[in-house]
Amino acid sequence: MSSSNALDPQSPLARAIYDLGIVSGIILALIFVIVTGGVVYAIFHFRARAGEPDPNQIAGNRKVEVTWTVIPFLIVVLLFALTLPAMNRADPPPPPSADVVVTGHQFWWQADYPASGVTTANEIHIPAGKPLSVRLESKDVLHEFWVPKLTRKMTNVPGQPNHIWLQADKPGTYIGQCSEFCGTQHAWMRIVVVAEEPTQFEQWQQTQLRPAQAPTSSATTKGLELFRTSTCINCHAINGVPGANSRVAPDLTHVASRRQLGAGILENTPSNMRAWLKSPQHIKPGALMPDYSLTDEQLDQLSEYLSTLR
Ligand code: HEC
Ligand SMILES: [Cu+2]
Repeated sequence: MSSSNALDPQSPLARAIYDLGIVSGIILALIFVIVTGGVVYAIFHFRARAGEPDPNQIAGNRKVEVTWTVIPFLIVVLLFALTLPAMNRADPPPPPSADVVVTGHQFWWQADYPASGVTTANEIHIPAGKPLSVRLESKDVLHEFWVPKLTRKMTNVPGQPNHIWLQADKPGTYIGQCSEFCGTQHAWMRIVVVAEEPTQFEQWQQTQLRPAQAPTSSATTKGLELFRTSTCINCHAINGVPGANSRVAPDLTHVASRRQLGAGILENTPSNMRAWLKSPQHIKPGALMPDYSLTDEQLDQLSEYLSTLR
């Protein structure tokens, strides 16, 4: 899977930040070399030698003082002049409505697409080459949305929506991470951004909008029954399953279509699904899903059912 290297920008937004970082870095490196060079030179050239008289003492020198005020001032003005257009490129003003709403939860991400009605978790699909307007919200504490290759970071604040743009030059998978400590499992709050060709993105949306696959075997029928009777529906929604519409936890309508479970802690395979259901607290201690004492048979049925929800 793709990495999350901030020094490998893959969108105009991330490139604006990267370019500014490089230019500022060069300017700062030059200042460092000139200043330390001057200090080192002075240490050796003007050091006290045996037998020399004390140097002349000076009290103030207007010319020097003006110079060392004006030069740093001009450097700051230059950095400001470079930063303004970079800010405009990295963070243009938001339009009135968002394409995606990303809500932080302890310890996972909810993604809603208001125009189509798609709801998913931890895996955000976007059409490549097109800037998407993203509204950031939080259900509990401060989180921070950061996909370094694609965009700046921005805090998810409860009750105070923030805005960023999300864009990828090319189709690909881009990894992000919650970057503000939000509790025990903060480190396992991964974001996967999947950029696809626009037609593929459209297809993904259509698939996500369909109600869940109905069970087709006796094991998966029992799995669905367990899902409905084991309090899972107090937290999880499965579109098409009566009564299962809670938004407290990740939507499971198409859980098997996603690459990861538990916001990145497990690859999404049927055996990992079973392991998660056996003990989420063992896999992700502190996650807000309780352990159940399901029998081996029940675990098989439940994980088999959920693994059909593509
Ligand atoms: C008290 C609320 C709650 C209940 C009840 C609950 N869960 Fe969860 N579940 C969560 C939360 C919260 C997460 C996300 C955990 C994380 O990633 O930090 C989760 C994650 C999951 C995931 C992984 C989804 C993903 O996209 O990563 C599956 C599968 C799942 N739960 C199935 C179940 C099943 C089956 C039951 C019933 C046996 C159940 N849950 C009961 C809260 C709950
Ligand atoms: Cu977080």
